[in-house]
Amino acid sequence: MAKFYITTPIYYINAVPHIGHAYTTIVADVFARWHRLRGEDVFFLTGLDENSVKTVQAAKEQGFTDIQAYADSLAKLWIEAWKLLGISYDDFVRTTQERHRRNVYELFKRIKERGDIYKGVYEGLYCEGCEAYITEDELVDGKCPLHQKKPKRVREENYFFKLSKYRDKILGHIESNPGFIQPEARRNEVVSFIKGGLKDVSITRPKIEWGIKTPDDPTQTIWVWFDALCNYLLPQDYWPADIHFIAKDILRFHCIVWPGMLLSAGYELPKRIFAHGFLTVERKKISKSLGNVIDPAYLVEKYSADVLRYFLIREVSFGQDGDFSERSLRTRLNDELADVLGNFVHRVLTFTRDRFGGEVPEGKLDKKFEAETHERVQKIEQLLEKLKVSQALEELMTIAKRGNEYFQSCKPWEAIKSEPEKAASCLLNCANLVKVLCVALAPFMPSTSANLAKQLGVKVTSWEQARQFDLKPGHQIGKPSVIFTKVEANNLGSKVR
Ligand code: ME8
Repeated sequence: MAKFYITTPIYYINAVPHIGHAYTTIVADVFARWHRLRGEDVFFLTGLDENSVKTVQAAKEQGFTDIQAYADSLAKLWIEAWKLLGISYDDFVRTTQERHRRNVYELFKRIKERGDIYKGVYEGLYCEGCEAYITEDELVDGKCPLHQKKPKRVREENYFFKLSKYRDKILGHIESNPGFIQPEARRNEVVSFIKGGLKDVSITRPKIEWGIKTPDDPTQTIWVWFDALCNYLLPQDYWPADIHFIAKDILRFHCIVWPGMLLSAGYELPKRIFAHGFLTVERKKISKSLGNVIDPAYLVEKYSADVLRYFLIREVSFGQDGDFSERSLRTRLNDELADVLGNFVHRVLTFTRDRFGGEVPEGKLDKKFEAETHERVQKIEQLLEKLKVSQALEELMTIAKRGNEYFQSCKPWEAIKSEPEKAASCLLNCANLVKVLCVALAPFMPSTSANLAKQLGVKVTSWEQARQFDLKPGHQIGKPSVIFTKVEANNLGSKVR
């Protein structure tokens, strides 16, 4: 059985997730579900990066003296959020777990045995927001442009990793594997960074209490990025990862430091790294100080997880930056989900119930319509193969749109009186289209797909089912009910925390 190993970043726990974290995790979930539906042996890993100074700062701010107790309370909230969003991860790693520490030690040991770790002095700037060393020329107005914070000036005696030794190998790998880093703009960014010169990196820090101590030298703590990246090796049997999903903010760690560590330790490199863009809220950077950090739980409660999943995937062209606004979410819910998808499905199911006693009628399959649908499903597959997830969802919606047109042009409510066979055939074909939609929706909107499956009286077990019009006359459907309810403009609110 083909294996498919997919990851998200492991997130910092200085706060609960916001829609940016939800976005990466939802996209990864869509792919995990799609590959499972295709019968592959999928492993989907997500988790939390807990050994950061940010954890300690947040714990203190919230009055915790026991940092681990703070981490446990936050982990509970992240796990709850992913449950609400329907995230089907196979394992959830927390870097304070013992299994993770062992994993980090193993990698450290291998790299050390290679002769790639040495002691040196780091003198310069450290941004606690990035959890990374930063150079003078990266600063804007004396601050880290990403975190708007002044970095700390440090002089530390640390252990260094000989990253520069792997410069040519990393560059060679990127150049001979065009799909390794995606999208292309990110790949070019990494290439030019490497060409600009690659320095060794410090991989331990002194005087840091919270974190994993360095093997054989407890005065040093392992740098949180070295520590965090090791998480991906946890399901050893699944390595190399088929895709690491990240955003552009952590590109260099994943595309340069991580490959360097793996090459040194003698592991294969991940197959693909996809760095998507950044989400803003109402065109503003998501930030606590701006007060626009939207809790996904609020949106789930108000609109449902599937509506949020649909919106984020459909709205943001995967790879580009995108914007979140509740107004646009409502427009997509009303105009696309309710008016197009929900309307089509409901018309077909209620007509079947009211005019055919809930049985898919006897009729003629429309081969042209079936072939055209099949082509669209194939297009969705091709787009998903290329990680073009927003276009895939767009294509899926054209199937529903086409369904509405088909129903409208057959006019079964008129035909039923004068040409009952025509009405019956229309419904046979439309019921099959609803089934195709139900299957194709499963990776994107799992609850909606399950709801539709129940209404249709089918079980979704394989993606193959999206390729066939195999719903037979006489098939008994379940009880139809509305799948999407419109939300009116005056019901707009914006709960933020
Ligand atoms: O960087 N738009 O954790 P992190 C889109 N612990 N995606 C966003 C986003 C936004 N506005 N904000 C965050 C770390 N993300 C490290 C990772 S991995 C070995 C260690 C998402 O909590 C996006 O996936 O800062 C981004 O790369 C990630 O959260 C950063 O999460």
